[in-house]
Amino acid sequence: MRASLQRKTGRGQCAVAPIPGAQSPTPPVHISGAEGIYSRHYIMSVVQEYIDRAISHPRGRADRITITIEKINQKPILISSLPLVTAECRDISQAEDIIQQLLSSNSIDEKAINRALGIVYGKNAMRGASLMLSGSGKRTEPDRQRGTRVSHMGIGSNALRGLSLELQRHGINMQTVQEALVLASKVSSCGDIIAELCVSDDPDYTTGYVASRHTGYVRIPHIKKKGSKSGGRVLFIREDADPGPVFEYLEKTPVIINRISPCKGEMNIDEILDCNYQ
Ligand code: WAQ
Ligand code: MG
Repeated sequence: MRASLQRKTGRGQCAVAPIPGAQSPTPPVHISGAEGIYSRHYIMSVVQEYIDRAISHPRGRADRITITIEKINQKPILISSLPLVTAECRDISQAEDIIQQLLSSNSIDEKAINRALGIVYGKNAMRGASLMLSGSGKRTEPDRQRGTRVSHMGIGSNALRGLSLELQRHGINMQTVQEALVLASKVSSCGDIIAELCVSDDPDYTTGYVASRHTGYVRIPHIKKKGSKSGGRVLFIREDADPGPVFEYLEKTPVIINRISPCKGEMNIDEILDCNYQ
C-alpha cells in the first residue's frame, strides 16, 4: 500500500493533474506505506486495515491510496528474525552517540554515517530507503525520493505467535515493532548489506533502530524529537557490491520469517556491543 497527499497550493486548493508539456506539479507528500506476504484468506481484512491506516495517519489524511496485490509464484526463502534488544537511551544526543557506536562497530565509515544522519534527520522524508555504499557514503538509488522499497516479506503464523509472546514480556508487542523487525530481518538476510539505520517518519513515534547480523536489532528510544515529521531508512552495502541484485532481492524476492531469535529487555550500549552474533 502506498498513500500520499497532494501538496496544498496557496489557497488550500489541491493542485490539479498537469497538462502534458506544462511545468511539473509539486510532488505529493508521502503519508504511509505498508507491505507484506499474507495467505489469500486474509487479503480482504489486510486491505481494509491498510486503508484505515492510510486515512487515519498522524502524518496527514491521504488523498491517494494505491494498493497492489500480487500472487507470489516463487517459493519464499525462510529466515530467522534478528535478535532484539532495547538500548538504554535518555535523549536525542545520546541516541546519536549510540547510532555512531553501533554503525562504527559494523565497520561503516564516518563519512557514510554522517551522510546517513543527514538523510534520516532531513526535512523531506523519502518513500523508501537509501542504499548507500558503506565506505564512501555514495548513494546508489536511481530515484532519490523513492529510494528502494523493501517488499515481499512476511512472518509465518507460528513465528508471529512466538514473537508476540517474546515482545509481550517486555511490554512492546506493537504492530510497529513487529513490522519493523520483519523488514530489518529480511534486509539483514541480504549478504551485501552490512547494516540498517531507521527513524520512523511518524511524528509521534520516537523509537528507531540500528540493525545488522553482527549486532542484531537494537531499538533506540528518543532517536528523534516528538512532533517531528522527519525520518527515513538507510541501508549500508559493501563498497564493492553490485547494487542491482541487492535492489532485486529487497524489492522482489519473497522472504518469510519462520523462526524467532531471543528478544531482550533494556541494556546499555557497552553490554549490547559485547553481544557479537556473528
Ligand atoms: N522499504 C524501504 N524503506 C521504507 C519502507 C520499506 N518498506 N517503509 C518505510 N521506509 C522508509 C521511508 O523512508 C520512511 O520514511 C521511513 O523508512 C520510516 O518508515 O522497534 O515506523 O514506516 O520500536 O515510519 C521502527 C520501530 C518503526 C522501532 C519504523 O518506519 C521499534 C517505522 P516508517
Ligand atoms: Mg511511517
